Amino acid sequence: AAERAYAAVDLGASSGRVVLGGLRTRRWHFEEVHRFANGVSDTAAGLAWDLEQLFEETLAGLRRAVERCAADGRRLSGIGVDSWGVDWVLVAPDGTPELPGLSYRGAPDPAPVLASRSLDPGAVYGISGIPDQAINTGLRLAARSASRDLADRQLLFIPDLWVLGLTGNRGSDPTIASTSQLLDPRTDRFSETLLRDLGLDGLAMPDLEAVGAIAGPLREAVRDGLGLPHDVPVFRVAGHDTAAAFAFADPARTEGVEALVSSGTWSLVGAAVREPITTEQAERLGFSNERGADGVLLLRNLTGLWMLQECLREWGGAEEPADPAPLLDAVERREFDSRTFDASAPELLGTGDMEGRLRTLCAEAGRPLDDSRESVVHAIIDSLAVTYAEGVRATEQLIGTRVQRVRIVGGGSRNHRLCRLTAELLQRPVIAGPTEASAIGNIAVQATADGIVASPSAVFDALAPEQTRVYEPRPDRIVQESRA
Ligand code: LFR
Repeated sequence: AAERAYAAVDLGASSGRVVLGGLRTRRWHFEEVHRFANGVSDTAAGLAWDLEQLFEETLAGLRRAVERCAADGRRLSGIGVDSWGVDWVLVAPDGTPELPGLSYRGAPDPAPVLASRSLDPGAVYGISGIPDQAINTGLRLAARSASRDLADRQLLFIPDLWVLGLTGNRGSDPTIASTSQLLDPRTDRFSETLLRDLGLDGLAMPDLEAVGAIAGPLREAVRDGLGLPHDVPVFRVAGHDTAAAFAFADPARTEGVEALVSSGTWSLVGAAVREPITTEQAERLGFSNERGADGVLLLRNLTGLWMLQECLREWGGAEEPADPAPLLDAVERREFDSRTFDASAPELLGTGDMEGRLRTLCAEAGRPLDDSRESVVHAIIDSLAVTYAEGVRATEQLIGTRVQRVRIVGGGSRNHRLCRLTAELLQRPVIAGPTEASAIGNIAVQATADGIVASPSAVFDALAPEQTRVYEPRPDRIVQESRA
């Protein structure tokens, strides 16, 4: 029989990609067949993504995946889509989405909605496991829906819209749905109580299917457009990119052992746990309980490489952002400076003058910066590492055990200084990689559903050695953070 291959469509806030992966003589191999830029732009409706363009790029990538399979005699055996969380589109009965798709980067101040809610924040946290944050789907929908009629409209999250485009079928999965602050992660149902409290009870929410369910075969028109000679199932993978990136973290294996960091445009720090932790302490420490591919992800949300990406854009020319490599090299030689800012500061969320915002935060932290770009990048990396270490310690308080190691996945796992400092600050080994964890997790979920591996972790366990790197803490280099 032909070797089986799976295509992951992985949509991130700064880029999207289509990755083809499969098991080839006992090792998993992944090939990025298409990569395309993503970002927000100002529209009359607010900061928005260009979803039509992203879908076109997706089809172009899938076409290449089909060609690759044809060229080397493999069989495309599945497609899955994952994306950033919280954003949604409303779809009319005939399936037409209301565009543009708004971005969480333009989230309005949630204060008016919070004031109008009759449930108190603790009750909302108790049900949803998600703290009040401006980006939450529910809070943003409530802010916009006061003036409009939601009857007739169905909400879909971004991966769900892609699945609709590919298969014609509507639905969602618990991982992406749990980012909304509208789902009860204990039952995997949208909470009537939460919907009603926000005046959203008129809105049709999608039916949830389990991670790994088949959403449907490709629509014939899509199949023909891709030049595919056979049917291919589209899976509901872990539609949330963070859940896909942590698909290896089965809490039965990793709870209390491994802390997790996903380091991309955002950074998420925490652990996989069996049950949501919605204590008053967890709420105060700012942890969300999102659904993982398996179990629950207890995570703190921090502004991540967005800080760096935005600076590079500001420093670059009209077309190209500045090259990070020389800056990161220069910073690698600098000493760690413990005067850092909080990388979860809410003022880092939006667009506009990132360097200025960072300089203000550094001034407040008593960290002197010279005029150079290096000093800004230096502050970003030191602050991110300290915020990672704090996040791991806060996770340990909540789960009541000291973890043995930290796993860092995503683009930031390639940043030596960030990984090394995290290991030194925590005096624990850091296992860094893979960088394309979301795409790999997406494929791992498909391969599990397809029955060729027993669990997603089997795929991560059989990665080529160059996909991960271990940073051992050096006892002669114990660095300490001094931030209060
Ligand atoms: C990461 C991520 C985070 C989510 C943020 C906004 O890409 O999905 O998990 O909090 O984007 O959706």
